[in-house]
Amino acid sequence: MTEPSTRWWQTATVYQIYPRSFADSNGDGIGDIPGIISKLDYLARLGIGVIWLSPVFASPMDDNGYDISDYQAIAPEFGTLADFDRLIAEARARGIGILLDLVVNHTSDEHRWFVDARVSRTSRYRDYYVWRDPAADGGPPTDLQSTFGGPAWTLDPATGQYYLHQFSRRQPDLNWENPELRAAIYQMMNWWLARGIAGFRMDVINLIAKDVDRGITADGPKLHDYVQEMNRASFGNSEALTVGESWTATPEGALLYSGRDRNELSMVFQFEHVMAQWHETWGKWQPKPFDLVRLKSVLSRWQYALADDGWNSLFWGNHDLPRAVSKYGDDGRYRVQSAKKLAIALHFLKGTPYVYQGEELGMTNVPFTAMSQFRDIETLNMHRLHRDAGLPEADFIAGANANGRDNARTPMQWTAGPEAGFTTGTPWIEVNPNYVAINAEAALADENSVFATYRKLIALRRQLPVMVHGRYEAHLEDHQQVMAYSRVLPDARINVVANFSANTVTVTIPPAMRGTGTALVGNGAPVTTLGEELQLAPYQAFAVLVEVGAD
Ligand code: TEU
Ligand code: CA
Repeated sequence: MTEPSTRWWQTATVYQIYPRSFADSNGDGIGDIPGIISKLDYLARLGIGVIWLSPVFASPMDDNGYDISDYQAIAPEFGTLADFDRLIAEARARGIGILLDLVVNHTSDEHRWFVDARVSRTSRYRDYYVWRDPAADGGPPTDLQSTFGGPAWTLDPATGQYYLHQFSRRQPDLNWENPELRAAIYQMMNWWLARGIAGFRMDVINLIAKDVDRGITADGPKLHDYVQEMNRASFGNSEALTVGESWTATPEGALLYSGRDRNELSMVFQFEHVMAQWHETWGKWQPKPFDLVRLKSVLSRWQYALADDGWNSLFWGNHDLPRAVSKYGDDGRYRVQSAKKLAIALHFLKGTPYVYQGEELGMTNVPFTAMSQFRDIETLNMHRLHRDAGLPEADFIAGANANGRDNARTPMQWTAGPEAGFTTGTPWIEVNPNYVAINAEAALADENSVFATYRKLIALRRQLPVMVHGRYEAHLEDHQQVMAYSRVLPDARINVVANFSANTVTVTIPPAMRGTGTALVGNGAPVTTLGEELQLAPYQAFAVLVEVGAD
């Protein structure tokens, strides 16, 4: 059998940088592009092939850059266009590509299009946004709610109409029905592609094609037409990596985005495994006990559905989510073991893995105790709503500490020195106090660090076709503590076993996984043979490579 042709982004691992929190070069407390450049050797050592850069564009920073006021300028606190060009060149010299964060569902209210649009109903750019008359009682046109709390419509008094914003009122939604707007977006994308970027991460791509009069905000009827048009008009003939963010993606929908003959995107970020751990009524603000069987069933469903066509993205965390080891592992006694276990369990799945900054160090959630420590607009808005509803503040803080977005946004922990080596000034958000023990300097000095496990996994992906193309086979699907699966090609099989619990667990190994091979990676004594039974230490995980017919 010939192996399917390999795209460069199938063997690469992506590393997400949240620029504000990564490395500050000038002591203003805010991470910046020169700071990122100064850490490229660290990233090259980790072995990643791509950086996904959260937005660095001009922005009033109402949502830390996801509110863009100029798509073709760099925010001054992050640097200049010259800094950006230098980042592209320096990264390329290390074999690393840069993905930009394409936020085109909405702009900032300070974008010149919106500034013009709100002047009058006949403004040049009026139709770039979504305007509706008030309801009969003068209130919002519909009762649609914004993701950050409160109505998704805000009245613009000057022109007497409401504008749509699915996020904050300072993030007005763009009107994708307008072909001129669409053309302007594609032109902007081409301008960046010509600067040498490797592709785009596309913010809430599922929301662009709304039909608000029919109550449709996500996955509107024209969504895939627009994505195909975008593909044709910009990156379609390039090798770009494109990944669309979609909180509503199903495996069937992901095949539409990433299917081989669809001419849309390389892959999507889906969130079913994230939401599976949320409370049915209270969502992420009310955590519920971790459910491994549920997690496995979601991941397996995606693995099987995209087995022959389409492509998965693999991730535990990002800038909107809690820290992986706190959410899916154990950030206390077994922090190192469970962080490695999570890496092993994820990186052998079929798809492209994404590592969120600090995940490779096993960085944890931050235990804030007062509302004054939080910075995230979603958390602050939700707090107001919870307070107005009379819910106790302590409960809200507990929820925010478990699942809030600021967990991922505390500064990257570089050293045991002041402010974790992130800044010589005062950081815009507090450093997690555990930086003294958990930092990059310590990780690089320790050959058994979480970093070392990530480095190994990232390198294996480039070496082993079976890790990239192997057929996925789930095992022990109903087991409540252990995840087990195989990746299979005619000549090789990788068997992966991961204990998700703090207990010693004895499992019966399914016949298909039994046999002897080579230990690829693990967080305990090397395992080369799987017999009928296996005893796993707390959070133990490993992968064994069995060459078929090579005995
Ligand atoms: O996130 C999409 C989104 O829906 C999030 O607001 C999500 O619901 C929430 O964070 C769950 O915790 C994207 C970006 O990743 C996010 O940072 C932006 O705030 C948002 O779009 C608006 O651009
Ligand atoms: Ca700075």
